[in-house]
Amino acid sequence: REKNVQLRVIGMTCAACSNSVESAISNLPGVSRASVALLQNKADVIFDPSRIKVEDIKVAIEDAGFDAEVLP
Ligand code: 9UX
Repeated sequence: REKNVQLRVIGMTCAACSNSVESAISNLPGVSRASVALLQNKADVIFDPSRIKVEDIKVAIEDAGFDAEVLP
């Protein structure tokens, strides 16, 4: 069963930033869809919790060079 999570992404300043975060998340095993909104500083991710943890999504955003926090 897939779940949805939203994260605040801090530090994106141009469309290339949001595109790179979006592809970093999209390429994670267990993520079926990711969209990143530059102006809202938000990532919306659909994932399979049996394959990947929310924390791993957060870490992938940080590895791409941005800060991230999981939204409630
Ligand atoms: Mo745009 Mo983002 O030139 O790190 S790619 S600022």
